[in-house]
Amino acid sequence: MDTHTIALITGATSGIGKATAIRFANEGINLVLCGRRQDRLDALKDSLGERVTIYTLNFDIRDKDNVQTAIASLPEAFSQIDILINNAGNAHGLDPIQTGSTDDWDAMLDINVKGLLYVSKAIIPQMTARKSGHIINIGSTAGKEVYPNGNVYCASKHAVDAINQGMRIDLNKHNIRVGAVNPGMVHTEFSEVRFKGDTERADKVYQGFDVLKPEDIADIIHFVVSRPYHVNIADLVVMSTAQASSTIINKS
Ligand code: NDP
Ligand code: 8X3
Repeated sequence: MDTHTIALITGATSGIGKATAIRFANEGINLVLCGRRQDRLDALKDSLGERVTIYTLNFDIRDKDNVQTAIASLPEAFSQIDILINNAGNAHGLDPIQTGSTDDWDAMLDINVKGLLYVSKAIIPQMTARKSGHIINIGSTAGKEVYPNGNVYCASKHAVDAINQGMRIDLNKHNIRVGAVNPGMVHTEFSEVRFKGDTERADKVYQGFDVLKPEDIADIIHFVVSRPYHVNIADLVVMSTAQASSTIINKS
């Protein structure tokens, strides 16, 4: 990969985004790292900054003005984004539809769907102007099927699936690569966030089987971005060997 390549990763402070940042840095890809936890962004910049150039942006993806302002504030050296990894997102709650919290619903739709759109809107015009760029949307198996109590989180990820297809269609004539990586269960802070800090409940989700690690997804994301430019991996689903669907997991 070109030593001037720059990737912007949302949700780089944890899990899949952080592992992707580390993998990209090891592969010589320069980085714009985004998230709300500045201490974590600083720590990543300190640990990876010897290998590649890194700039950090702190914004809440739900705030469209902040998203625009933050991305517009990128210094000249970081202003050309070659690769956008739309990764920031979470589940909030795991409740039946009749008792679900409207605050949780707002959070999932605002972050996973609208936030992804705001960041994309801030970056896409420079890609269309250059007729080059690569967007990877992190979807989920929850965007391919619906599981009990997954209702609104699954809806948000089905929306990502539709947006991924829509982006690919609309950006086709602009020579931009668009694809989704849709993981099954990955052991990150995802369940801790979903269960609002209940680490005991969160840990149980990943017990009893050989669950995917964030580094497994980072490895795949790097594979996707390192294909020759005429190759676009449009839609990829990956689960641990023990997982057959959202509800069928071999814990024997
Ligand atoms: P983590 O909780 O470990 O990471 C989530 C990341 O999103 C953090 O870096 C967080 O940064 C960022 N984020 C969350 N809310 C906001 C916000 N309002 N504004 C800006 N950034 C935000 O989870 P994962 O790494 O697992 O999740 C990453 C993506 O992968 C998500 O889109 C998730 O839906 C998807 N996914 C996860 C799977 C799993 O089983 N773990 C499986 C399939 C898909 P900060 O808090 O610093 O802002
Ligand atoms: C995360 C995977 O199955 O917890 O998107 O929804 S799952």
